[in-house]
Amino acid sequence: MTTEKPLACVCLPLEPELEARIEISCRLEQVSWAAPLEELIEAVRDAEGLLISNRLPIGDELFAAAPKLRILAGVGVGYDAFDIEAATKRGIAVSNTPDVLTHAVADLVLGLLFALSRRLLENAEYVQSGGWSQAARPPRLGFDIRGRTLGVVGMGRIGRVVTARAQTLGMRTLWNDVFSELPDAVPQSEYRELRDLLRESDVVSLHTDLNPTSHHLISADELGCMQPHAVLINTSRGPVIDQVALTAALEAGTLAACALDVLEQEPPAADDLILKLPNALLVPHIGSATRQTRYAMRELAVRNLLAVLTGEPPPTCLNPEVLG
Ligand code: 8YV
Repeated sequence: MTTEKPLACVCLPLEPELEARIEISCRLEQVSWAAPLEELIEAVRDAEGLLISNRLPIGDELFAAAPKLRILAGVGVGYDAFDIEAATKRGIAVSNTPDVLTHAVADLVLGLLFALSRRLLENAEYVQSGGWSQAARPPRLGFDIRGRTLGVVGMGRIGRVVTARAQTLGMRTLWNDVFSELPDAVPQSEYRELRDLLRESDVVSLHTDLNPTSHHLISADELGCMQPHAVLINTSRGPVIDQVALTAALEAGTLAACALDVLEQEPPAADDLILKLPNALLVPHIGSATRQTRYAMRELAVRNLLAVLTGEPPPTCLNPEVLG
């Protein structure tokens, strides 16, 4: 008697070798990453595994339609778009892809830090618009990184690597987290209450996950604590910052500049005021967007998917209590 292989639904393009790995033990059904929810729900009716971007909201409506589903393998470290509680109630394992993207995100943070410190956006615009050719004014002056204070909010994997790298650049570092005691926090970095960290820092970098307590963690009052010469970097999730309040602070000059990889609405509305600000450096959610890192994320997601479907422990499960 032959038993049918479990059905794995894959909702983003995968390399042929990763597809081949899945097909050793599963039947693979490819669904477009842009498929509307109804189409996805239709596709997962018989699926035992679903591999999908962590940016797509997945909750009980889909779980209810997929009674055989055993694993939701997300591609990405954040899991704010997934309803883990609902998955757990239905005994569905949920996994993410931590670690493999830590250094790529930290690279981007440093890139944004350097860009802000030399006002690259404004100075490049000055050249491109002909200002330099006409010797209209001197270039904009930036700030030295060495000797400045970096405040890191959220001391998980990425926050720690950013802290350690900033120290090698000669920065003094402070940290804040919902846990005020982290035994393995980076040495030589000092804990501060959030508002004290904001008051003392020249550069603030956000590395918290998005959850009900971190939603609008940085609002008008917190922005009001920052020094007028300070800059804010966000590579975590857009809604961690109240973007209306941030736009107002940047316009009023109570905050010098920001660099955002993430926005409250992605992609932003074409008339979003923040798009027009010369002191807002915006990039389109590219923290993990290198070929090597994106491949490593997909590969880890495939390992999570296959582990559950073949009865092995998945490497990075977010709700291990569902595993038998
Ligand atoms: C993106 C990220 O989600 O991993 C995360 O949580 O924010 C990013 O890596 C990426 O686009 C994966 O879909």
